[in-house]
Amino acid sequence: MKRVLTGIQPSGHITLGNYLGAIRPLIQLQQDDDVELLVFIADLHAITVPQDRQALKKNIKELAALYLACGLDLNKAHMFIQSEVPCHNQLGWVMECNSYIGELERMTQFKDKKQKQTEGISAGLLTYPPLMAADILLYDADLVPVGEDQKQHLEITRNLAERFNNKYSETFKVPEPYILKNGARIMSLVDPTKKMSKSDANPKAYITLLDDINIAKKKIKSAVTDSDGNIKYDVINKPGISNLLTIYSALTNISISELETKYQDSNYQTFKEDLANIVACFLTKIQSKFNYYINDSELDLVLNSGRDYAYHYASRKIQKVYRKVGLGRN
Ligand code: AQP
Repeated sequence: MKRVLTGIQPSGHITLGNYLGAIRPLIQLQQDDDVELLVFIADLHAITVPQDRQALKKNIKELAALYLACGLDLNKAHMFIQSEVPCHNQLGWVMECNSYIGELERMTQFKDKKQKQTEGISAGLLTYPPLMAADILLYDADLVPVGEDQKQHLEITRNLAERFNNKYSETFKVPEPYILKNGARIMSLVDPTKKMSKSDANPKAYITLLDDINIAKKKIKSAVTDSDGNIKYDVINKPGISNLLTIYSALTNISISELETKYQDSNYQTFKEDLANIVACFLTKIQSKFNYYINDSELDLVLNSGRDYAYHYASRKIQKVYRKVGLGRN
């Protein structure tokens, strides 16, 4: 049985980027009979940057409902909230003590977020990767579906697992990233050289799964593109239209080259209108399911059962780690 693990921060509503980079691969992987999914809401990671308390609480619950709305199958998946399983903090600290400041300072996400944060850069922003390593290594995950942006964090997770195994004997499984070719890096609709992020200061840069349908359509129609008017995939010279082609292709499973042929005699306006309708149709389906799950009292029961399942597994791993490191009395 392969164990697949993934988490998303409840730092806002999840975007098309999060969906295409992290959730869609998960939904594909769960088709396999030989797979078990562990899905968590990474609220501890979310507080590495300032969060409003009420908004965070709301985002946590909404993210849980969104996972279900996107098709997470509870016969295959256990869903839980990271902060409700304290083993994440426990192993996170051990991982921090096995990480070097230099390697953490080299992480692209740290450098990017540090730049965005004008004051009070938290130590948690620097130590995000050892906590992420703990999230994964606690459960002996085989595969971790992530977007391209998290590839570097997965690499450090693998290094930390190997470092610990070499120092204290075989303890952790070294996980593999699972990155889909199409949709692994969805870019901002305002600046297509930057990745789409749910915490972008400009809401026109991203589409969230809970956006008002008409607003989402407008965002696609006003997405930044170049002025030559040719619908061609060329990330270097035409990043805007290339990003829209990626979104179109990922949502419809039509290849990018087929789309280029289909739209060879069309202009950007026609292409954007078609894509806006595709996005609208996709969001409408997700939102109707979301409205069901967010009002369903079962949601709390699902999270309770996920928490208990995760704790059962993770606490045994913590005992093993503490014993090997020499912590406590056992
Ligand atoms: N633009 C993206 N394209 C493809 N995949 C993406 N992911 C994020 N952005 C894109 C993938 O979504 C998963 C969850 O990410 P996260 O919420 O844990 O953190 P993040 O990568 O920092 O995502 P955001 O949206 O940019 O959040 P904020 O703005 O809070 O930092 C990951 O698997 C990620 O690869």
